Order: sequence, then structure tokens, then C-alpha cells
Amino acid sequence: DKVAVKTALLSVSDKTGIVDLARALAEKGVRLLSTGGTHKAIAAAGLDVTDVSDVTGFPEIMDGRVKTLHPKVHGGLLAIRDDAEHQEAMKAHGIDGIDLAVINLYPFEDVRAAGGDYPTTVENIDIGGPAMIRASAKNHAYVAILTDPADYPELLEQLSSDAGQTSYAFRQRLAAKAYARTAAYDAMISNWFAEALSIDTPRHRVIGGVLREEMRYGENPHQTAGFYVTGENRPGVATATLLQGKQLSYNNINDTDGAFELIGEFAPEKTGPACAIIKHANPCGVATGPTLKDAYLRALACDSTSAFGGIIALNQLLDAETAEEIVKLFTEVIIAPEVTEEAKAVIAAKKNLRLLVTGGLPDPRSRGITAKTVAGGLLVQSRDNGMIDDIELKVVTNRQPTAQELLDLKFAYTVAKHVKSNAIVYAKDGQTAGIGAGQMSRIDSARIAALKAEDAAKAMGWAEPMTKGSAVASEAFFPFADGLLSAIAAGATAVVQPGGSMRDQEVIDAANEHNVAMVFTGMRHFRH
Ligand code: 93A
Repeated sequence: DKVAVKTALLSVSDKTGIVDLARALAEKGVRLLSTGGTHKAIAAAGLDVTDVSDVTGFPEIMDGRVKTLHPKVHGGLLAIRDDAEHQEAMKAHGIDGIDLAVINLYPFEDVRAAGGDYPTTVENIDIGGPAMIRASAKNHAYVAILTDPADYPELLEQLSSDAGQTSYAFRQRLAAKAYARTAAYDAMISNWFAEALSIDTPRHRVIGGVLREEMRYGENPHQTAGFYVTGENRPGVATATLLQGKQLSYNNINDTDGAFELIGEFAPEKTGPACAIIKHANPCGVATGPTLKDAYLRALACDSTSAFGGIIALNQLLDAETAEEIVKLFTEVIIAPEVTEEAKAVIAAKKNLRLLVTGGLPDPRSRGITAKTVAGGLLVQSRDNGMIDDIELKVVTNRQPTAQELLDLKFAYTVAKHVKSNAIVYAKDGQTAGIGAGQMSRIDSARIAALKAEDAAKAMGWAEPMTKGSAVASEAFFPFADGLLSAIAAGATAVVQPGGSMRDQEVIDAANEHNVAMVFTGMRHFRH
């Protein structure tokens, strides 16, 4: 199962380490074949290297679109060395075996990330490279396929320690990595098309991405984890720049994403400054305010106990005044579109606090997909891009909501969209008053949210909980009147929910009885 490397084909866009590798191979007496640019780089180092065109007897044509797509190349990569018929074909057509392929692809991902225009991005779809990688990997019984400069040292070490041969186990591992590479590459291309054409239907795209980094562990320390990026051009945790602090953990990334997707609902030109604080993927406080500092303090007031060790998302430029407040409490991550130099200096005093800047807010209306795994499968759906601002609300009670109630209903419903079901959110004056998340029964979520509001009142020294005179949102319908009655008991005067329960009338009657205004959205926001 050992294969002596006599001929190597080198064709790389990322030329990192390629000259050193070529030199080391040449020193071991390996014959080098190469394509245009790679050939040039290797020859410039004074090494003996043959141009693939001289092997195929065919020039590179069509701006390099066709350079290695030739039977002399693919025959050399795919031939089964100890098969008589294959041997005969090699002899008959003058095909030499290729024992080592070193290939990395046109930088499609980089061109896309740099915002390349449509034709430039398309031109950077590599065809010949993946064909050679897949051919070599299929024929790993005889061919070693290197797709990552990080693997060059291991190859050289093996050749040195084993008389110029590669082992089967090594070639198998390289083959597995090679197919991971071509699959991720094609997934990136599919993702790019999906974004460019606003496609979120499953049949037109594939779910996949490129491994950006391996984390130290997953949700728990005994789990492994990696962060894959899909290349979607969306401001958020995957595209943000980490200005300070150590690498984000699995849970940090998950929570930061939840925080920033939520804050993306609050376009500053419409809502003014806004802040969301997230713990365990649920908001524990969200607020708008006259200044960003006020928004932060108002968000914190909702549940200052849970905010400890949380993730803070801001919808606009982070200033020093706000940063001064934030650093008073232990926080894991801050994510904001931008940050002032003064605020950076304030945060720098907290070495472990991660600061992420995104350059903008994600568009909550844009299309896209979300995915989660199940045993043996992946569940994929379009992003929940429904917004209450785009819905015609139906008042179902005798009393209409007041203008202020309506604002608070919309605010509460927007937050509830980002709370795990069953979600109940009380809000007042653009500030969450109490959040109940993730309960199996809606009435429990309502009770917990009210309880949290009472705790907040105690902690803040308020005379009464903020639920008194609040608006309340339920992200899915009340199946019975009990949940609504619990919210009314906590002091809610206005309610928003999708409606659509068999017992809607019972719920409407209960609201009318208490002179509560209720609106139906017709749009549910389950989140699990
Ligand atoms: O345009 S291609 O799809 N057609 C080909 O036949 C082909 N062969 C190799 N791209 C092709 N390649 C790619 O060219 C390799 O995958 C590599 O990324 C790049 C190396 O080109 P050069 O050696 O000219 O820099």
C-alpha cells in the first residue's frame, strides 16, 4: 500500500509554500509538472519543471478555462496502476502516471467576500482544479492529493522517512479532506447564487460552508466544535471583526448571533438607540432610549441578575459613555455596528471582554435560511423575516389600543419573535418589562415573565412592576383564556398575538370583560 512518488502535478492559486515544496520534491528526484502561473513561480526559483501544456501537447486556451482538462492529465491521475487494461491504455495513448497532486482552487470565497461583481465572481469558479482533486481522491489507492498547504510538511516527512513513498492511511485521510474541500467549495458557490438571486427554496441550494475555525469545545467541554462560514454577506457574528478579547466560544457565537439578529430589528433611524442583552440564546432585556446609554440601562433594568455574563448587542455606534456603563458589569461579548476610539479605550481596560464590530446591521426583511440538525438529517427553512410593521393588524376587541399601546405592542411582538417558544413579553415605553421564555405551557411563560417584572421592581426600588399598564405579546396564539387572564392580572392593558385558536372567541371575551385592547397579527413567530 506504499506508493513511490515519481511524478507530481502542482497547480495552485494560493502559492504559499509551493516553491519550498517543489524544491524538496525535486531534491528527492520527483518529476514536476505544473500549470501556467505555478510553473512560472517554480521555474523562477531555478527548478526543473515541465509545463502541463508540454505533456498534453495542447495549449492553455480560453484565458486558462481549459488547461488541465485533458486525458493525459486525468488518465495519469485515474489509472489503476496494476490493471492490465489501464496499463495498456496508458501505453497506447502515451499517458504517464501522476502519483502526487498538489492543488488548491481559484479563490472563489475571497473574491465573493471582497464583493466581486457578478462576472468576476463567476470567472473564479474553478472547474479544472476540482476535477483533478476529485480524480486524485477517487484514485487514492495510488495518488496522494494535497489541497492544503498545512499538509505539505507531513508529506515531506513521510517521503523522507519512507524512501519517497506515501502510505495508504495518509492518502485516505488526504482524500477525505479533498472531498470536504470540493463539497465546501461547491456549497459556497451555491450559497452565492442563492444570495445573488434571493433564493431560499431548498431545492435550489445546498447547505454547507467552509470551516473557519475549530473551537476549543462545543456547547459543553466534552464536545468538539467548529465554526463554518457560509459566505453570506450579512452583518453579524460570522462576518464581524473581533477588536479585542479571546476567541469566541460555541455558546458565545450562538448567543451573539441571537443578540445581533434581534437588534437588527431596530433600525436607528426609525427607533433611535436600542440595546439587547442575551443569555442562553434568549433576551433578558431589550430597550430603546433617548441615548444609547439610556437604552442599555433600560434593557439592563428588566433583569439585571440574568444580564451578568451576558451578550450585549447595540444598534448604533458604541460611544464611551455607554461603554463606561457596560464595563461596570461582567459581560462576555459586545457587538455593535461601529465603535468610537474613546469607547475602544474604555473597553480595553477589560482584557477578556470581546468586542465585535460588524460595519452595519442585518436586514430583518432579507431572505436567507436557517438550519438545525436532527438524527440523520438537517432541517432547513427560510429565515423568519416577517415583521409586524409589514402586517395589517386586526383589532378584535371593543377597545382600540391607544397610540402608545400600539407602539409597545409592536415592540413587544418584535422582541417575542426572538424569544424561544412559548414566549411572553411585557413591554412599556419601548422597554421590556418581563420576558418569559421556553416554557412548555404558555401560561407558565406568562407567569414567569410577570414574576421577573416583580423581581426587577424590587431590584430597582420601583413602587410597582413595569407590567402594570404594559402591553403584552404572545408569539403564538393563546390556546385558552388562562394565559391572557394571567397577563391581565399582572397589569397588561393591551395584547398582541397571532390569533387563530379554536377558542379565539373565549380569549376575546376575556379581553373585553377586562376592557383590554387586543390585536391579531395572523403571523406566528415560533422559535425553538
Ligand atoms: O479555469 S480552470 O477551471 N480550468 C482548468 O483546466 C484548470 N486547471 C487548473 N482552472 C484550472 N486550474 C486551476 O488553476 C487550479 O485549481 C489552480 O487554482 C489554478 C492554478 O493556475 P496557475 O498555475 O496558472 O496559477
